[in-house]
Amino acid sequence: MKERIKVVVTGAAGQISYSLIPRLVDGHTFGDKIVDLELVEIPQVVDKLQGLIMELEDSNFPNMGNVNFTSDFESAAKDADWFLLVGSIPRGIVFNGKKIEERADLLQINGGIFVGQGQAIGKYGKSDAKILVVGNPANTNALIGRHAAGNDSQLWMAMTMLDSSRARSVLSKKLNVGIEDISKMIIWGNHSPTMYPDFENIISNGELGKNLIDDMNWVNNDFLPIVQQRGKAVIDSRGASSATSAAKAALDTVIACENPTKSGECFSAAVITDGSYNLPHGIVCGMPLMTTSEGSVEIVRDIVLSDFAKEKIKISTNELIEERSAVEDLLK
Ligand code: NAX
Repeated sequence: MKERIKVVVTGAAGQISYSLIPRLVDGHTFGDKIVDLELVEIPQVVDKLQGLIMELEDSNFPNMGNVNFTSDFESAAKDADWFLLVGSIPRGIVFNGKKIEERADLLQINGGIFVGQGQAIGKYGKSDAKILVVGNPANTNALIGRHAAGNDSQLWMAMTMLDSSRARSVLSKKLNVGIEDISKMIIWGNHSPTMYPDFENIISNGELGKNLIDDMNWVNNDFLPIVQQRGKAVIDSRGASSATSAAKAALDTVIACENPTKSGECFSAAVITDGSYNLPHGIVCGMPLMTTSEGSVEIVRDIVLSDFAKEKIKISTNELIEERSAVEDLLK
């Protein structure tokens, strides 16, 4: 009999989920396992998920198990292995009669969502559950959720894989190599325009990035702003935020956690700091990670950071500390 895995997706009627959900059951992301899905939405739109489920059925995915939809997160969370927390309130929306423009308001509202979801995950999710927060502000949402869950055996991550994919794409053009020829693309810090994509520690065809890229003018005036502002550029052009690339990045994160990392390689996601690299304690910060052959996800601790990198990372960790201060009441 095939192994089963239970995956909860919030924001299931949103645009990222429309690209993400079918690919959870296509036999690639979780290999041969049968995938049971719990699709979660807010009560106002939850019924729309019937249409998505019809489409999933009509697609004849061989690895699709039971699919439920609900607005009751607690019931969805029971014994789940994976939580993909995509759902959140975007900037600009009217919430309780007020237009949400300020980052502080966004932090409070979305942070509030993650208290309840975190508590339910801590109580009802599997003890080794993995949680990937996609909904913004992803790092601080993950910090709040993790705190509310209070269950150290579960792994809380915020997604920085999309930033890593964007940086790889820019570097592959610069170096004139294929995407697969660039590995160890680490994103340090916050999933925000302060993030630091670490070009110095990539490996391309056996060579370290710092030996391949010495044009600091290009780094400062092209590479960093392009990667850091890519989300905005997509919104400006499409009129909507990145969706299919965000879905692909979430799937890539799941795949990276489900399979042992090749020796000497790493992948990017933000996790709680533990003193490595002298990063401040108690923030969810983008770091290099690896999955062991036993299946646990750990911080890679042997990356060498230049003074340039340390300075950039500090800007981003300072922002994370500020975000944490803005939600202090949710971390008690
Ligand atoms: P959409 O607005 O299309 O979908 C969000 C969905 O979440 C909506 O259907 C909404 O009803 C639902 N939702 C809100 N609160 C919920 C709750 N408490 N429980 C369950 N569902 C809830 O947004 P979409 O384009 O799918 O983006 C989702 C989130 O991803 C946004 O916060 C967005 O900013 C964030 N992103 C994060 C990225 C990352 O790299 N970490 C990149 C892409 C994206 O910008």
